Amino acid sequence: MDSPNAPPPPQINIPASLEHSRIAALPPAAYYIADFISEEEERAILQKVETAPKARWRRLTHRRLQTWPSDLVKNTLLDSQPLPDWLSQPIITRLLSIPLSDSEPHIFTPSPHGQPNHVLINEYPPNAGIMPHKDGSAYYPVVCTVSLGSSLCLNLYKSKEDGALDPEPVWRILQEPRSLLITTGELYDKYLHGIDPIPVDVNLSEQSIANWDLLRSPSLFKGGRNERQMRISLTYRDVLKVSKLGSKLGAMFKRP
Ligand SMILES: O=C(O)CCC(=O)C(=O)O
Repeated sequence: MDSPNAPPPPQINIPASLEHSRIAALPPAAYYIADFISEEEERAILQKVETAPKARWRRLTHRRLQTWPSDLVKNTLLDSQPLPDWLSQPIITRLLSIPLSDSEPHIFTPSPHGQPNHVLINEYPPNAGIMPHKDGSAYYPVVCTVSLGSSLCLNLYKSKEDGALDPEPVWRILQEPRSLLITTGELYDKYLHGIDPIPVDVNLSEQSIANWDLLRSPSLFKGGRNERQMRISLTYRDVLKVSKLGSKLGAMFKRP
């Protein structure tokens, strides 16, 4: 667990406030921290993801998904179990240790539960993506994504006048392994996000990537290309509605 007086683990680089990590090219607000967790922490989390009971995985057409602590029922989290320790430490503790501004201690201060209570784990082999979508009304409008294993581009889209999706992304964010991306505000409500199902991200440059100046290793992408490997993402959110009934049902039908 991170404590305010403990020296940070080697290899991580946490800003004094989120403002230092703001992606200036995007509408308010998005933040990118390249070295949010260490290589050792990444390995430990990957090991937990890979050794989770098989029943935890839901297989979709091109990717697999775990939902912690449980699926939502009618946009409600059945409050059966808290998030496991390996999803809380160090990620949530560290996230909540970063001030948003002088007046707000952290990004989840105004959210109903003051911290994320739900995590989706997506596994993307090279060639897999996720269709452009919005995250909807079940969550407080802050999404925190920790990337593990490989880099890829998240695309941001807008709808055309007639409501149809404009297929050309308005912005692209490059997410490196061990990074944290936070999106909120207009990026939650107004724009869609998605990942192209391609093996190689191309045309990567200072001009085309919104967070280029915040990357850990822009030189790795100097040729404009990113060959994808297996990438795991952990997406942290605060589900607005939590049902106490869940704790009673949870005791009767315990998940693996
Ligand atoms: O894996 C990602 O970075 C994006 C996941 C996503 O779009 C979602 O969980 O809604």
